Amino acid sequence: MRKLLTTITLLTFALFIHPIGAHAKTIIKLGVVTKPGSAQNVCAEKFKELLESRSDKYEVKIYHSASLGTETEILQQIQMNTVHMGIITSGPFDVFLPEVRVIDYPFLFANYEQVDSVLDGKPGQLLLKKLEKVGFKGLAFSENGFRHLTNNKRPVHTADDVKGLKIRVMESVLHKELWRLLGANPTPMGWPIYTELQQGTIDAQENPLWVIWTYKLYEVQKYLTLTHHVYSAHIDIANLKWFNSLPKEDQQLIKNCMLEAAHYQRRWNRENEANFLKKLKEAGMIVDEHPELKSFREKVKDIQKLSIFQAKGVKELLPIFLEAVKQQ
Ligand code: EAX
Repeated sequence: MRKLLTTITLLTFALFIHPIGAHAKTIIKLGVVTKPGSAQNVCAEKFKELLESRSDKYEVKIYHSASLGTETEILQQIQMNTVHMGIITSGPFDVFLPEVRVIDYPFLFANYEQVDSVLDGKPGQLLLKKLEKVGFKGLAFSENGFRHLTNNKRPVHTADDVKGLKIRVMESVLHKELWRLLGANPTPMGWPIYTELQQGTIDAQENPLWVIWTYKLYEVQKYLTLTHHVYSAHIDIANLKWFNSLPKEDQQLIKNCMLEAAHYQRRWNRENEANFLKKLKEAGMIVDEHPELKSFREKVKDIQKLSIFQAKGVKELLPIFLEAVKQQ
């Protein structure tokens, strides 16, 4: 009897309280490796806000703070469609699609104007399209920012000072080769890495200023060198099959919301950069703002000749990017 009553109550609820026609929202699982306040999260939260305010069909659930594992692991989950979308640093993509390493090519971009015109222009769109080969729908580029070196051993002014530093690099083929050429001893690891720095398993790491601040790396790294060696993008993606299964107008809406979120987030990053640097100095980091970049460029000048740039797709795409930057 009790059971029957419960059933009746539930049915009543379903029929009368829950308005007919208002179906449950489709949940979009979106993964970022970083914690709230981070560049990836700023983009993710903006995307959620925009999409949910423009459509009542979707609810975006943001999985953050490494709850889905490293960026490499999130990418695998997006490929398997157990996660639908992600805002992921370009670095680890090159294990999935070697062509992506052209974005992270050392000293490619000199400033944000070049970044915007190349990534929002034809070369960037070409790259987003190529992601379909490995099951990703490339929607937009937000950004991690220009990467800088920190370490706990010594001030680094020239590339020679890098020699022998045990440096954590992203799980990226390019980044490992890059730091090997610079004379360091690179170990690829997923994010985060505070404990490894604290315990001294590694001496050094490289990341944009917001990361060094937000993850309190100044507590465990004494020296900061503004190397700008790589511009690190985020690629904002969805599982290709899942995305294509949505109604056309929803695909367009999701794409527009992500593009808008990405542009908002790039502004956020750029507007806050000077402030992050100021805070890092106040926190006691010893900063070399004008390292001898010539010596760094010299060591990596032949990186194009490495086998990692010989794959057909990479070989075709790199000149397009190099040329586009020159024209800016
Ligand atoms: O944003 O792993 C890294 O170094 C990345 O920059 C990470 O996403 C932090």
